[in-house]
Amino acid sequence: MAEQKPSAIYLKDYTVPNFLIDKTELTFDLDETQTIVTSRLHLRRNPESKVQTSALVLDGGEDVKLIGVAIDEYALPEQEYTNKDDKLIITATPNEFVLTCETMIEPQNNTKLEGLYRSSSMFCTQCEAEGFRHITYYLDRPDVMSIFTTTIIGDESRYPVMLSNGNEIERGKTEEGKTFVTWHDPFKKPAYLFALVAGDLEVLNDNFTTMSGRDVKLQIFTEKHNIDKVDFAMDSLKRSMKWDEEVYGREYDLDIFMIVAVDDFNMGAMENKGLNIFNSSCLLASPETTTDDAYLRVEAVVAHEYFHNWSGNRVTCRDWFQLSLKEGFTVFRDQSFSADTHSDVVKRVEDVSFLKTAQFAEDAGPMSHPIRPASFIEISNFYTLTIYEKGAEVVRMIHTLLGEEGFRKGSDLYFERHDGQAVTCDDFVKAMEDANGVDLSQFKRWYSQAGTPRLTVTDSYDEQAQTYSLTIQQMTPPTPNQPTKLALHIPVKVGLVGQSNEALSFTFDGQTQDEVVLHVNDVEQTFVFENVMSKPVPSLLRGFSAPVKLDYDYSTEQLLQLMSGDPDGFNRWSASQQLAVNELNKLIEQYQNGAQFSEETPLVEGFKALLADESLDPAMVALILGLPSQAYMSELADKIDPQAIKAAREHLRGIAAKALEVEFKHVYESNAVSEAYQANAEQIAKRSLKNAALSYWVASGSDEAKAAVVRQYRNADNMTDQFAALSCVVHFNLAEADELLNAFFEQWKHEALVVNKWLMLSAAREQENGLEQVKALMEHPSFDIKNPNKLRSVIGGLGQNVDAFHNLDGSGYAFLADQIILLNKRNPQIASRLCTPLTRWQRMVPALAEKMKGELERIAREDLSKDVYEVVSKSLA
Ligand code: B3K
Ligand code: ZN
Repeated sequence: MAEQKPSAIYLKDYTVPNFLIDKTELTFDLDETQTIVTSRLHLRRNPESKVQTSALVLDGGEDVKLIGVAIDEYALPEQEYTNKDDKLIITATPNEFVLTCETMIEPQNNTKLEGLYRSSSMFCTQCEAEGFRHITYYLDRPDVMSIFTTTIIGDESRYPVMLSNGNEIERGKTEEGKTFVTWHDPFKKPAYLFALVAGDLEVLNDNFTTMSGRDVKLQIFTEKHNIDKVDFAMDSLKRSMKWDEEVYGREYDLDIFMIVAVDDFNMGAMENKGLNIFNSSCLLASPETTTDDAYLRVEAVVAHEYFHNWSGNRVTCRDWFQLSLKEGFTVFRDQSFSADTHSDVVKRVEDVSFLKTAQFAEDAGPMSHPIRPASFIEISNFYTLTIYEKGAEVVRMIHTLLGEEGFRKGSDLYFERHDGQAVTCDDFVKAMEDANGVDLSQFKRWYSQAGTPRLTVTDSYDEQAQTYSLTIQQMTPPTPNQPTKLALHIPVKVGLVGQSNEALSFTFDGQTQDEVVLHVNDVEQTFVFENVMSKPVPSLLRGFSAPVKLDYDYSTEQLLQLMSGDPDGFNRWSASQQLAVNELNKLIEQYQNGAQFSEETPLVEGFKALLADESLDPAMVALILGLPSQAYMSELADKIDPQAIKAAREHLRGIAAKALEVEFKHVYESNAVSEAYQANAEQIAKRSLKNAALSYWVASGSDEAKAAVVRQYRNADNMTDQFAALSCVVHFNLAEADELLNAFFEQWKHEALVVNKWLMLSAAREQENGLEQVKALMEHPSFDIKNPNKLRSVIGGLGQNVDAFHNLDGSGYAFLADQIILLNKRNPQIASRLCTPLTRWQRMVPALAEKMKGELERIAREDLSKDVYEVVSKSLA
C-alpha cells in the first residue's frame, strides 16, 4: 500500500463551512487538448461559523493546474497562497470578496470519468460526489449552495450543442470566432449538481404542462444514431412528472428539463439540476434491441432521476453521511411509481429478491455499514445497496407505520420546511414525527445500526380459548465496529390462514381484523390473537414489511398451503422460495456428502397447481418458477460452496422439468404474444412466463423443446424473446450454441448495448476453457476497457460463470485481481466495485477462501487509490 495510508473522516466531526459562495460564475473554453476554466466565486464568511478568521481552503484535484488566482481583481502573488495536496489555501482574505481562479484541465485524458471528461465525441461531466473539484477549485461540499451562471465556449462545428443547468440566457460569437452559450440556473445548488455537455447531438423535443399550468420544454439528447431509441424514455419522463404531482404534490420548477445519454459512465445516471446525464444503457430502448427488463430499468431510472428534483435537489444533503436521505427516499419513490405503473406485487417481489440477495450479503460482509455511515475513507464507496435499497426499506417502514396519508403529511412538511436547504436524515424523520404527532426515536436506530436483524418466531394455539400466540425474538448480529446492538422498532405485518386456505379473522387490540402490523420493539415479545376459530398457518412479514431475516419453522405442507392460498401475493412467492430453499439445502448436503441426489420434490406438486391455475398473473407464476438464484443461495450459506449450489439448482430444475414437461410445453405455447411489441405490464408478464416455461421445457431434454427454442431465436421480432432463446441455447449448450452466438454478434455488432449483452452471455458460458474465453473477449475488437458498461458485462459474466470464476486453482480470482490492479488508478470507482466478490472471502469454503484472500493481499501490496484501499483493507482487517 501507499506510504501514507488514506484516513477516514467522521460524521461526528462535521462543522459548518467557514465561507459561503452566493454566486458562482464559470467560463469553460473547451478545446481538444487544454480546457481553460475561469471561475468567479462570490464568497463571504459564513455568519454561523465559529471561526471568523480562518483561511479559505478550496478543494482541488491533482488533475487541475492553477494558472492564476485573484481577489477582487488583485492577482495574488505566489507567496500569498498555498497550492498543495489538492488544496488551494489563502490565509488572508476580506470578509466578502470575489475570487477569480483560472485553471487548466485535460478532459481527454480523464479516465476516471469524474469531473469533466470525454465520452466518444462529446464533453460531459459527473460531479457527484466530489467530482467538481476535478474541474476547478471550490468548496466542494453539499452544504455550500450557490447560484450558477455558466458560459461555454466551443467550436460550433464540433459542438453545436452546448448545455448546462438552468435556462439559456445568451448566445453569440467570441472574437476568435468560437461560439459561446451562457446558462443561468436560478435555484441555488451544491456543486455536485453542476453539469455541462457539449457535442454534436440530436434532440427529441416534447413538452409537459404542470399542474399549475406552466409549460415545460422537455428535451432528450443523444448521438445521432441513437435518437430513434428515446421515445420510451420521454414517455416515462412525462408519466413520472405527472405521478409526482399526483402522489406527492411536487411540480417541476424550471422552464426546461433536459436529459443527455452518454456511453461512458460509471453509474446509471445523474440528477444534475435541469440537465440529467444518463448512461445510455439506462435511457435507450427499442423493441428490437432492448429486453423487457431493460425497458423497466429505463422507466425506473428516468423516474428516479426526475424525482430527485425534489428529493435531492430542492432539498439536498448536509454532508455525504446523509446520502440515504436523498437516495433511500428517492428509491422508495421510484419503486412506488413502478408499482403503480405495473403490478405492485411483482415489483415488490423483484425488489425484495434483489435486497435479500445483494444487500443482505453486503450487510454480512466487511463493508457492512448503517444507512447513515459514521465514517468513510472514500465516499464513492458508499453508493451502496445499503444506502439505496435498505435506505428505501427504512423509508417504506415509516410509510407503513404512518399510513399513506400520514406519510404524505410528513413529506409535505419536509419539503415545505427544508426547501432550498441542505439537511440531515434526522430532519427527515423529525418532519414525519411533527406532521403526525408520533415519536420515532427508537425507530431511528435503523439509521445508525448496521447488519440484518434476525427475527425468530414461535407460536402456539389454544383450541379451548381460541387464542393464538406468536412469540418474536429479535437479534441483530455484530458488524464491523458495532459488536452489540439495541432492539429496533420493527413493523411486522401478519395475517392468519385457515386450514382450507381461508383468511382467518381475529381480534387484536380489541378489534376484529384479518391483518395487523405488530410493533416489534423489544428483544422478545408475545402477541396474542383472540377469537381464532381454528389452528392457523401464520402469514408473517407480509409484503416484506421490514428488511429482516425471518425464522419460523414452517413444514412443507404449510409452505404449500401458503403458496397456493395466502391472500397476500407477496407471501405466496415467499413461501415458494422458502420451499425451494429447503429443497436446495437438502440437495446441497447430499452433494457435499457424495450421496445420491433425491429424485423427488414437493416442489413439483406446488408448481403443478400453479401452472394449472390460469387465473394467476403470469408474471407472478414466472417469479415463483424462478428457483432461488446462485447468489441468493450463497447469501444463505454458512460456507459458500459454489459447485454444490450450482449442481443442486441444476438437479432441482431437472426434476421439475421432467415431471412437468407437458405442462411447461402447454404454458409455453399458450403464453405467446401475438400483438406488436409493447413494454406494457400485460405483455411483459406473458413473455416472462413463456420464457420461464421454455427454459424448463428445454431442461426436460425434450427434442421438441430444443427445436422450439431455436425456432424462437430465429423468428423473434423483439430482443426479449431473441435473447431469452439464445441464453437458453447457450446455457444448455445445445448443438446450435456457437452458431447462434456468432450470428447474434454479426446481427448486432453496430448496437453497442446489444454487444454488451453478447459479451456478458459469452463470458458467463460454462465451458472447459471458460477463463480463456473471457480473456479472449477482452481482446475482442468490440471490447474497450475504458467503457465501464463493457467491463461490467465481461467481468459480470465471469462472476456468473461458476466453473471459471470459482476454479479451485484460483485462476478466476487471480484474473479478477489483475483487472482491479490495472484499473486501480485509471478508474478507481470501477476498480473498487470489481472487488466486491473478493470481499466475501470469509464466507467461502476454506479452499476458495484462502485463494481469494491471497488475491486481496496481492492487491494490497500495490500503491492503491483511496477507493480500492478502503475496500481491500477493510476486507483484510
Ligand atoms: N446520484 C447519482 C449517483 C452518483 C454517484 C457518483 N459516484 C445517481 C442516483 O442515485 O440517482
Ligand atoms: Zn439517486
